[in-house]
Amino acid sequence: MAGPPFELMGIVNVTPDSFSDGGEWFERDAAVTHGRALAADGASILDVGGESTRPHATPVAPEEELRRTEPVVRALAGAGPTVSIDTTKLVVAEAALAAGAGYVNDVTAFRAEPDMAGLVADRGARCCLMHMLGDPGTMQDDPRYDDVVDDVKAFLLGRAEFAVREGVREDRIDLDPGIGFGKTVAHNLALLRRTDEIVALGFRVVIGVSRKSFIHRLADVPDPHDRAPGTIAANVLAYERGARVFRVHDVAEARQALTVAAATLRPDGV
Ligand code: HH2
Repeated sequence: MAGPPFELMGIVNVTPDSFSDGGEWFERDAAVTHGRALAADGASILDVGGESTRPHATPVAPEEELRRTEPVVRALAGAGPTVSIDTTKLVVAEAALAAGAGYVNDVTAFRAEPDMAGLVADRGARCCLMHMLGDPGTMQDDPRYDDVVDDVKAFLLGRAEFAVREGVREDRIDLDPGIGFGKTVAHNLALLRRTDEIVALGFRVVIGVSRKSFIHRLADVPDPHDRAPGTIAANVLAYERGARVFRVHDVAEARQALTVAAATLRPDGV
């Protein structure tokens, strides 16, 4: 039987300060155990990160980020899911790829370290290029766009063209509108409502809504752990509009919801 028509990217935050699960998987063994559990739940990509990107997060030195992520990547690699490294730093990505990662998730879309593109090309890795307005220190300070969807599309296309010029194969590039990265609730909703326009750029689209604060703003859910229902609603609608990769904390719940959504949308059901 063919695999599911979507991919789940399970989040493994090896950080003390991530917005929803900071500290929960900061111990190396806990992170590895968590990654394996997400794989058992249906994740085909495990996204290992050692630096929080939440607004005003404290920057992490490269050596410390490397120390947090490299052993976790090494322990999770080769067990089935593709291991992704969620980093903006070349040295961290280099070490992760050497330790068995096959995917680089760079929230700056290779702007922080343009040599990241050549590295990804050279290693034949897959990558995610995400839109962010400014940087985590300033991104939520009154973000403005002419038309958020048009602006994000133009940015993502430009970054994909840069990656291709640097030698990355088109089918190795995923694009992500960067929900919550320099966006108001209205901006996030416009990007979700018009995900089909981003899909029309011709690349796989990644959506990262998991537990994010726009769900709280809309539905009054102060504890991020309680935001799985809102996460699922946004992911299912983005799936219907053509997104195919979902970056989530709660993999089992997302798998169930998207499996039912995908079957419902097929003309012949199951
Ligand atoms: N969101 C976060 C981090 N990395 N990468 C992509 N491609 N898309 C996203 O939407 C995205 C991302 C933020 O979520 P999280 O990792 O849970 O929190 P933190 O950055 O605080 O560690």
